[in-house]
Amino acid sequence: MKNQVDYSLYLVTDSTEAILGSRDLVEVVEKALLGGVTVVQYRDKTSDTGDLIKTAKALHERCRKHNVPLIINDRVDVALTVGCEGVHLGQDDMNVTEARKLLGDDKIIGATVSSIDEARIAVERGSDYLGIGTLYATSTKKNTKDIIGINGIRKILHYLHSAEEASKKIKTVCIGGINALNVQRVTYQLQAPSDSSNPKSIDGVAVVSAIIGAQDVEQAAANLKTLLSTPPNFATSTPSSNDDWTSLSTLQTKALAATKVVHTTSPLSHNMTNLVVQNFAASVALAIGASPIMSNNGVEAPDLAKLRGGLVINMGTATPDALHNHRLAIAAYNASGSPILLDPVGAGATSAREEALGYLLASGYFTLIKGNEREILAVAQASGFTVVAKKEAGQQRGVDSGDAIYTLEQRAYIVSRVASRERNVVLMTGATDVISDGQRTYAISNGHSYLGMVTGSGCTLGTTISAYMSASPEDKLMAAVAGILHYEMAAEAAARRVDVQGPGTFIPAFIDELYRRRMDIVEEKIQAMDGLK
Ligand code: 3NM
Ligand code: MG
Repeated sequence: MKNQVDYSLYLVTDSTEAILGSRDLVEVVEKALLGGVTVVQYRDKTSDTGDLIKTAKALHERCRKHNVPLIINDRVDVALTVGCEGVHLGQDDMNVTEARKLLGDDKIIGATVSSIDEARIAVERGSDYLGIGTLYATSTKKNTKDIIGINGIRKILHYLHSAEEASKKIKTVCIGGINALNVQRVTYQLQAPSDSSNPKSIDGVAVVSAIIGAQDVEQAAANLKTLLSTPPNFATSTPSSNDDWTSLSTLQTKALAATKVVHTTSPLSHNMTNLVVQNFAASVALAIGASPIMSNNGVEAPDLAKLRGGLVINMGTATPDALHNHRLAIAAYNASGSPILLDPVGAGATSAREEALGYLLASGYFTLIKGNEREILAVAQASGFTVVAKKEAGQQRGVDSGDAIYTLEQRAYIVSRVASRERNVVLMTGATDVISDGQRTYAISNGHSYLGMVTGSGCTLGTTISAYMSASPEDKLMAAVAGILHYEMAAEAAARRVDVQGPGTFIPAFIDELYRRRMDIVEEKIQAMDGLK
């Protein structure tokens, strides 16, 4: 029986005034059961033992009717008295080995863990599942030890997969700050990557306030249940199996079609970027047929996110104020499903930027992450992926592109692994750009060296890609590739012009050539990188 438990929507109760209010806990839990919660943990840190037992018995009766296991937080004695299905033990509670002796093999024992060490010990002691947290800061539990974010949870899942058999099999739920706005993203990001290098996915989410604190408890539970079983609308699509992504003529046809969709639909290109590039980015957006808005105010993002368009977040000015606005915008675009492109400018250059990157990656899902080699390495590190093909990347000096250190194959490997891990599209720019969604990887050698001498050319490539992804959201990788080709072939065309003498005269010519969208004279310097990973 205990091996068949469905951990997908795990309710933890709370009897405090702030969350339960004056309502009756048993009635509230009954509504949550009707809404579809799959496990109930009775967590009550203050009531007297007699009251705990009385409430636990009433809860057990309701849970049994719905065939849902009841778990008691901390109190092995209460679980034994009531005869319910198990206990959940925090790090300061009775240890799992001792609880197992008292409860026997048939009862469920769960443990709270927030590190690999704690996870290892909990498995060794015979836990049936792990509650991994704290995912996000929450006012429900103020004395949480560590906020570990998505990447902290990923690291623990990764460890569990790599360790012995019992670890591979143990069930996991994450906890802390999960609600209807973030549940799809959280579970999407904690699903195993498609290449199965880490096939351990989270088994469920544990929530307190999102259900117990809701006005309509049944509806809140039912809504979470629906969200859990629906892929998020921002999910990166994968190609249908009969789609030959390596065919360059198919690619060219699709790229041309995507170019047309941009200027016929004029998607909004919402840029949160620094002052230096705002003007240029807006001109580029207009030239390709998109509709630019340069707004760094996160408060207006919810309105903008409802329009057909995409968001570009440029980490150029990683001040606390900018990060706060970014977080608001990320939440809005994730909620609407419109694409977000992250440009982690200078990631790896200073510890402040490293922190900013961690903060942004924890704030939401990015459809595409674009950066030069060192920036993408910083992203790889932040997402808990140790780069196998090690070479000392060193500290990044400026925010300019810098020379490549890795071979093309190594770059392709890193990019496809990060994309597979983040379940998104990753673009590593350079003389040859490498882009991947974890399954399909392309190397693109179009472009011109003048681009490297123009301020903001990297950022405006981001603007272009974002417009393409929002215009053709059904295949974001293909849309991004089309955007890159448009941008870089326009640069080539501009540099060829007789009136262009250098980077200064290049800029207006480049805007002209973007406008002329010379996709019909494709010089294929793109190569499909089959058989990577
Ligand atoms: N345990 P909410 S966080 C009970 O990190 C609990 O171990 C946590 O509440 C841990 O869903 C938490 O309202 C409270 O954010 C989670
Ligand atoms: Mg405890």
